[in-house]
Amino acid sequence: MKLCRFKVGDSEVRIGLVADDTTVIDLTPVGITRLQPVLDSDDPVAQFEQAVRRSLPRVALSAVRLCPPVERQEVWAAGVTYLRSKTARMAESDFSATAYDRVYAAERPELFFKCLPDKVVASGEPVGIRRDARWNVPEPELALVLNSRGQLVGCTIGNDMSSRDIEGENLLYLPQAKIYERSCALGPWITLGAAEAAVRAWTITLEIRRGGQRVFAGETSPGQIKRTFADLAGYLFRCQVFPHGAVLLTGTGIVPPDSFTLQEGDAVEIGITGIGVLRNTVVAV
Ligand code: DO4
Ligand code: MG
Repeated sequence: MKLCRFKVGDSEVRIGLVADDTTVIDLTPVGITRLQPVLDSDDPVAQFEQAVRRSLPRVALSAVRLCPPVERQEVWAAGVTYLRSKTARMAESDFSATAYDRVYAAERPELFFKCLPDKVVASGEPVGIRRDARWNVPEPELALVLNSRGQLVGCTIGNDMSSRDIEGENLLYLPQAKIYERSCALGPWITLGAAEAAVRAWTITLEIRRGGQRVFAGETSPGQIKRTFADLAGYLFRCQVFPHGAVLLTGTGIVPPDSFTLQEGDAVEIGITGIGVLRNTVVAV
């Protein structure tokens, strides 16, 4: 079951069920106007199953503007959860290599604050690269949607945009490499209720096109993530509360070659089976 936030023309943000590849069911008439109460309910999937049985307005997917599937949740990210991420980062920086090596093996995961929803862009909106960086890449990541009790209620697709030259120069620059305008894309919607075992069998793909030509493509699977989702969520919810829930990016397992950097106008497509495709073009910020 897929849940989106959307607008039609100048409308307020509405909540919809993505019925199929072409149709969104508008949940406004049944009083569902925000995500959070639903995500926090005991059985979100059952709530929607009831709603779908009613005759509700249907809107063409092509006629809506998708909004990021976050309201007030903080967005956090796990790092160095795939072997590929560890080796790429150790190669990127002599200075920080030991830290990446250690955190991959350590019991406590690397978790960092990514952003508040105002820096998140939706599918179809431009994603940012920093003007003051030379080496910018997308990080295609499975994003866990956690309710205020830290339970996994859904999954969406995330792009943890990163400036690798800034991060590689000094690990203490990580927040600058990771947090800036339009530095995170989430969407196109949330797939509710998939269990971890099923999600780990999904495939993550990344394709980057420049002037209509494919300049990079890669593939991985959440099954390659070294830690369990419960472990990552458990550490995030230790010693702090998230009254609005949280979104947790689970790390990247696809890293373009070191010679590759994004350019303005590039088209970035991240697909995750079980969810859909997150599409963004790149803009310098
Ligand atoms: O440790 C730096 C960031 C790691 C990261 O974002 C990733 O592995 O996806
Ligand atoms: Mg990342």
